[in-house]
Amino acid sequence: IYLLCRNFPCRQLSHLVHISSPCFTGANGIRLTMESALTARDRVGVQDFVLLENFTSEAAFIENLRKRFKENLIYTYIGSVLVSVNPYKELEIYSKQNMERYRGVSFYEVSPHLYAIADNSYRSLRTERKDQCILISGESGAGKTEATKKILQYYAVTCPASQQVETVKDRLLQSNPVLEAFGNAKTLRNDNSSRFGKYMDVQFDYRGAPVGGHILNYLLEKSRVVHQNHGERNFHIFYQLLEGGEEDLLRRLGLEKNPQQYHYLCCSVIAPIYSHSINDKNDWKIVRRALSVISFKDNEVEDLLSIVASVLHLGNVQFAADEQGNAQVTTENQIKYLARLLAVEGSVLRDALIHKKIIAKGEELISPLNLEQAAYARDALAKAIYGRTFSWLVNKVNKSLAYEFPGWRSTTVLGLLDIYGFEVFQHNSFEQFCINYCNEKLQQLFIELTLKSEQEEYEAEGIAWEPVQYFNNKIICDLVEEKFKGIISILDEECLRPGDATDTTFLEKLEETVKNHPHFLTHKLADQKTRKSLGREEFRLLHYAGEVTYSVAGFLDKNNDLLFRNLKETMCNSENPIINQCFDRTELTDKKRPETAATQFKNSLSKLMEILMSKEPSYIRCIKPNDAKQADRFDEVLIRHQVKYLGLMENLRVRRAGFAYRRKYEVFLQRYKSLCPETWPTWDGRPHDGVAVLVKHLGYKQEEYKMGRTKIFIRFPKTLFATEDALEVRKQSLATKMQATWRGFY
Ligand code: AD9
Ligand code: MG
Repeated sequence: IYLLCRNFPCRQLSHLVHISSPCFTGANGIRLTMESALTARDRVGVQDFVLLENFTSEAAFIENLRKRFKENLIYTYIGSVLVSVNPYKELEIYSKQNMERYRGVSFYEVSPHLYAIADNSYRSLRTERKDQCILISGESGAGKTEATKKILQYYAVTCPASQQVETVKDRLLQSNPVLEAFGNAKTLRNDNSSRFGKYMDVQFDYRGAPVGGHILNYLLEKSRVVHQNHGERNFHIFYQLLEGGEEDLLRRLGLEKNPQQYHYLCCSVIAPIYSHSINDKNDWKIVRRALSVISFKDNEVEDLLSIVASVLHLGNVQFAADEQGNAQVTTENQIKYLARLLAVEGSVLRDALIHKKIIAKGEELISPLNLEQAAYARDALAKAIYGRTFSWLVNKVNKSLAYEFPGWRSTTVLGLLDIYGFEVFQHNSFEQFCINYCNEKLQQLFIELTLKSEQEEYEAEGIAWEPVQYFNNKIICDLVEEKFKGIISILDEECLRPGDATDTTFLEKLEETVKNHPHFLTHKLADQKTRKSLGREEFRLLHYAGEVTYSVAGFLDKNNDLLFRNLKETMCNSENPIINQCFDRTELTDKKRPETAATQFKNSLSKLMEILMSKEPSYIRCIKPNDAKQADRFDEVLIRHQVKYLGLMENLRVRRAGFAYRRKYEVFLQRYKSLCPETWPTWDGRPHDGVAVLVKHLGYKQEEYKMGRTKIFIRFPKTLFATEDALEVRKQSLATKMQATWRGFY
């Protein structure tokens, strides 16, 4: 290695190590490495799909992914987009040493990695002082959340530090276990599925040190608090508290260890509450530690856990009907605990759970609830308490991450987007509708920005551009969000319509309004053959990522997200400081009807798109290799489907449409200068001229390349291959010489 270092410039050595890195671990040392170097490409495929000879072939694309996956090379580029395949096992590629390898090194000089994307964005942020964002997408379980965490860790390790910065880094990292405990859950797709969307800004100061952060959260799947599908769990925190909570604490909260005791935790009794990939006891310790890092005081932790416990008690509140059919609470014990935990008057809460208060023309009307209504009110309260506490928690994290910025020192921002991935279950409801809509929006952003930036690059470099055909999913986004005739508009209209609006009338309205849309189908609209696969209470959307059939049951309720007035009042009077902050009195006097859940979501997504558009994006496209959550299993059908809907082939075609490869003159020269006596070992003139001399020496034909303003554009991969091979041969001959020297040395 020492001799190699003497003979190769540092950067080239790092490339050599990269090309042959799988062999370096072998016991045979350098000789083996050199022999293997030339065959490495066959064995591990190409590290950038752009270099695929047969770039239009999906089979070649998948084969390249497979080769690399088999060698644990889970990352591959399409130009500057990173494709990542979830390995479902721990790989030794996230060590501090590996992080150092990527620090400050150019994209193409090291093997593809999240760290390269992270480092590249960071460097652009520092050198160009332009805000950045890293958009991570892919279906549920594809590895988005893990990628986000690893990127944050990368910054925590590689960015400059000081004592104050260390605190911020710690808080940025520790906000994750807390938010995951409250916002993630086991689903059939993923044992740690994000049930909320998260956009996190990391602020960097003029030295490039992380000095603060801010999180925006999107639509938590609150319905999970009161109901989970078969085989799924409630949010992690409930199990963590019961499994890990000290006896003393559980006694104070009136809780028993066994989750089966709690109605909200055993909706699907036979579901595996524990899973081998989840260790609630250990996670509890991590969460407790994390809470103190993000500056929770002991009393705040107690208030927070009181709320978590109160949700479990609420779930166990039962009702029986009296002679008039009105609901009465039969579980006094639960009311007692609830009163204590939520710091409210027990009798007031009991009454509020079984009555409904309406203010009409300035007068209060109180009416009793029947059994069904009381259960509905109870569940609505549980969802409201949990959902608002979650938002409170995000706020609290934000306060601890807030950067007290000292006047003139401006910061630059790097955003990380980790949302819930596209998901399809046997039974899909309002939540899946929102989640999948969100994924449509992101896909659209990806399409627009990748194509747009590509066009802009050609323009900026003064090079002619040939547009490529691609599927634009705007048509589906419009179907969902268009004013007056989009699905959300129609849903809102039904929610606001007084009288007999139901989920079924909503479906009928939909059928009437969007019946001719190519991406929409219902039982009534389907042809004979397809009709069988659709229930009468369902509609089907042909999403960019595939068909999803949604059941309309509960759409109106979930969109309205109503909490009866007297329950709101009771919560406003709570002396639990967190509940008190979550339920604001102004809600009681505000005459304006609050926005529906879907409209709020739509508006927050539209703001998110604006935020993302204003930043320089980088992309990570995550792929899930199998549905069994297993290592070393490459399910080709599943992967092909994802490659298709993520638009990766189109992405590749766009990248290859004009010129397959482009490099800054400096980078190109640095990499290949050893191939030309006039540029080796140093070139004193302009990099542009150096490259011109170099490519002339290499015999590039005129149609093979173009010289842009700052970059060289190479049309065919084979040109670059030939140059790469020439470099390889030169390295080999140098290595042989070195070996001879080595032998002579001894
Ligand atoms: V969802 O849309 O939130 O349901 P994600 O976020 O895409 O989904 P997640 O990051 O949670 O998926 O990954 C799922 C699981 O795959 C993790 O819990 C890990 O067990 C596993 N995983 C993902 N990425 C990696 C990795 N780079 N190395 C090892 C990984 N395991
Ligand atoms: Mg996730």
